[in-house]
This record gives sequence, structure tokens and C-alpha cells, in this order.
Amino acid sequence: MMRLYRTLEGAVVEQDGAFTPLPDIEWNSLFRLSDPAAMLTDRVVSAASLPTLSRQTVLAPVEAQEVWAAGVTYFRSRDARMEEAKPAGGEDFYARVYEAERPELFMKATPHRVVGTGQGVRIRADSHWNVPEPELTLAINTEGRIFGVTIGNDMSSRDIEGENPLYLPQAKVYDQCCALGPCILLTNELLHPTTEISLRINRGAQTVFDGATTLAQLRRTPEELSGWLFRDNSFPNGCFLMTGTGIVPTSTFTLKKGDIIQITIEPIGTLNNTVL
Ligand code: DO4
Ligand code: MG
Repeated sequence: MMRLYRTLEGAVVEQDGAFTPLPDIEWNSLFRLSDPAAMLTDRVVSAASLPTLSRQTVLAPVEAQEVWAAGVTYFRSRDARMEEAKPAGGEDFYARVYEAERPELFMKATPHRVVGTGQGVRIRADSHWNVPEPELTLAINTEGRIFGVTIGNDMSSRDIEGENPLYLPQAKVYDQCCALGPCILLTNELLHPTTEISLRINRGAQTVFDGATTLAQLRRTPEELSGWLFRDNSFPNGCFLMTGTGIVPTSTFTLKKGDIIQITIEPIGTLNNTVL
């Protein structure tokens, strides 16, 4: 199992606890390869490794990749959206897209809106009801092949999207609206359905939210979602696709500045972000 980190000093591959810096690798070029894992395996064999990553600064695993997202792919998300959109009469759209053949797909972030682990995410100044959305996120090459997975946080303004489904881009896309990381787990196989996605939110010394789901609750397959995304759409630098959230805190919960958001998916790791 190989984990690929993007650091200030360049790409670093971790395998069995050994970290191999590969500073000459151009990040975008990895997304143009048919099999990035095969190329990296060859490179790791002939390079020196280090016991830790501690001297490097880990960045979001993004250079020129667009980040897209799927929505209403878990029953919990369908329920929560129907509840928030009901006063405005928008709940039917969420019930319908959960059942429909065509998934909901939207553009989540361009690279400059994405932060990595240890960096700050933001809530919009014109919103008063905000949540993180912990999502398994696919790393996809230019051919549309999923070559790895990472952890994503699709920060969302529930009051804005609830007011009118046409406001979705404003509820979802703004500066520092998206976190990805800490690494890309390079894998040719799907993660097992029992794989847990967990979310913990700490406020000062208190845990104000703790919840989990599993990939068994995801209604669509990763290949199905990436197949829809690549219909009549090309990605010259590959892309990331967030697969939707299965964890939504109850309606009385909103994020506050200073909250610490921890999303864990083993065997990828933990994505840690503070709300600025
Ligand atoms: O349709 C609204 C957004 C849904 C979403 O982001 C999710 O289900 O994760
Ligand atoms: Mg989402």
C-alpha cells in the first residue's frame, strides 16, 4: 500500500513506514499516467528513504486539478437536505435525485480554494448555518481511471442551499471551502464497504460532534460517479471527485470559528482543519 504526499519539498511516497522523497516528480504529470502507482513503485525501489515525514510541510494533494463533488449519495444526506429545503418547497428535488439514474454532480473548488491538512477552512460571512461534509474523494487520471483515494471536506452553508436549490454554488464554492488530504492512497481496488468514515468536531476542550458512517451506505459506486463526470467532459490535469456525505449533524448544530474538524478514513489517515 503506497501513500503519496505533496509537500513543500515535492512528492513523497510512504510505504511500510518508510518515506521516499521524489522531488523531481511534477505533480500534474502523475494524473496523466495510466498507472501512477506502477511508475512510483519503480522509482521508490531505486531511491533512498527516510524514517519520517516530519521535516516536510504537507500540502493539499492538488496542483492544477479541479475538484468536483457528488451530492445526495447517502440516505442521511437526502433526509437532511429535504428537511432544510422544506420551508422553501425544495425538498422534492433531493428525494428525486437520490433515486434518479443521473447523479447530482457539481464543481466544488478550483485549486486555489483548496487547503490541506493542518490548514484553515472558512465559513462564509453571510451564512449562519454551516457544517463540514466528510467525503471519500477519488483521484482520477486524464483517462477517467480512479488511481487513488483521499479524504475531503465539502464545507457547506445549509441556510443558503436550503433557501433555494439554485443557490447551491454559493453554499458550496468560496475561498477555503474545501479541504483535501493528508495524502492520496494509491490503490487499484475499491475500499471495502465496511470502511468507516468518521467525523469529530472539537470546540475548546469539548467534543461537540462525533459520528461515523461506512461506505456500505454509499448508494452509488465510485466508477458510476466518475463515469458520469467524464461524460462529455475532459480533465487535462485529471481531477478529484468527492463522493458525497453520509454524516450530517442534527439541524441545531452549526460550526463556529476555532472549531477543529477531524475526518478519519483508515487506511488513508486523518484530515485535520481548524475553522478560521
Ligand atoms: O445537493 C446538495 C449538496 C449535497 C452534498 O454535498 C452531499 O450530499 O454531500
Ligand atoms: Mg457534500
